[in-house]
Amino acid sequence: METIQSIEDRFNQKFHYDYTFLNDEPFTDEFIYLISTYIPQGKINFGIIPPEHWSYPDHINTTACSEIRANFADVPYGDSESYRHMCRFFSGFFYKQPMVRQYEYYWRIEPGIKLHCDVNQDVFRFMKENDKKYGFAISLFEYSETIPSLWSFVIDYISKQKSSRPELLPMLQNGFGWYNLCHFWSNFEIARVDVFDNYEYEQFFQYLDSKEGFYYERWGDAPIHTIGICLFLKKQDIHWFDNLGYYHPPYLQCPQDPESYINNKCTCDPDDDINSNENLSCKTRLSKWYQTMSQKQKCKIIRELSTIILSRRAKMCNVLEYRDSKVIYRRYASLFFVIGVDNDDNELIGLEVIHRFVEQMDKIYGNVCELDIIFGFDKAYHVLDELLIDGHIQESSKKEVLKRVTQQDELENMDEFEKILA
Ligand SMILES: Nc1nc2c(ncn2[C@@H]2O[C@H](COP(=O)(O)OP(=O)(O)O)[C@@H](O)[C@H]2O)c(=O)[nH]1
Ligand SMILES: [Mg+2]
Repeated sequence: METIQSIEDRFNQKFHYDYTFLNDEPFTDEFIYLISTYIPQGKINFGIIPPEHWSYPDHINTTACSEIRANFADVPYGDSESYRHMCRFFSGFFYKQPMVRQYEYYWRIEPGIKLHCDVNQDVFRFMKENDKKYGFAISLFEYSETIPSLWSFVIDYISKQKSSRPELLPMLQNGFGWYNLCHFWSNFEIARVDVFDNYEYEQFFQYLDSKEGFYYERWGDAPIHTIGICLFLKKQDIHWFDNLGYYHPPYLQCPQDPESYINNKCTCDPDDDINSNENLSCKTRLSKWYQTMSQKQKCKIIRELSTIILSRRAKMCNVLEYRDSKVIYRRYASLFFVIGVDNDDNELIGLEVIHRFVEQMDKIYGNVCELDIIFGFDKAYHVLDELLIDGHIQESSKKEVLKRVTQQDELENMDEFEKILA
């Protein structure tokens, strides 16, 4: 009820969209009555998931499964049977429910979540008008113990396809061509139903389902959705909802930009934002420090500078005094690049360093955007390390830097990819 109230208060009382509740068993009359009184407008659907969408497929040996579950007890939900049915359902069946299929877009809402900010924008209209297909709020790393064999099947699947190599595949790979475990946390999704409800994804799901990892391991729907999206969508189809104040225990995504924080009456603590914790979130902030200082000091500087710089207007000077040094920043579309230098350093060289860095990343990623840096951060660091050493320009030739980074990449990636496909 608290979740429904939060969604209504923060979003839906302005837009009156429908709700669909699905369960593997009938909802009680009391539940239906309460929900109906809490949601004053919009249609409410209550549906039952057919047993074949929430149970073992024929080829699974259920006795073996219960033995296997005992070995997974140390992994979150590792010993749970219903969690496995749930993950398989969200991976391959939610979009087949007639009550879901009747809509073009959906927002997945889970019990226990909360919105800490007003959502004044009609998110579905936003998706449609901007031709976005999949929206996420938080990205995380998966527990590797839950998917030991998944990536080898994905590689196997790709190698059997006639189509060209998926554009977003590198987003999923580490330097060795293996899955980097990064995934969109699928308890939040605002997406088109046909992102999953289509022949290509269905074939992919059927293939994975035949490999039995939903039950003999503990494959989650988050990595399955993420991999599906990276195989079949393009970068511009994906949108990051970064200002909803979305909370699903234990992680929170809280706006860092003071303007949207205040305008949307957020109640979360920006310091608790998951993206500020570089070890957890995939959105590793691209940061390089040339002076020794504690993690706490670094976080403080990043927070202070983000607040100062984001609140500056476009025509203001790109150099400012900060503590006992100077800060130089430059904006490229939605990306800000910021460097700190000593007071007696030349600001113009600072601006030039930023520009060179961006030009080189543009070449490497092809018009660099935020998602490139979030998922392909290793390349960005390679460029930076070629460009600067100990905070000083090491190589001023763009051509040289690009040549070395490309060579390094080719060596790392192609070698390993060929080996896996072989
Ligand atoms: N009907 C039904 N829904 C379930 C069951 N287990 C989990 N869910 C739902 O599946 C979603 C994810 O489960 P949850 O327990 O939140 O997993 P977590 O988010 O990974 O911690 C939530 O919407 C749950 O209500 C189950 O046994 N039956
Ligand atoms: Mg949940």
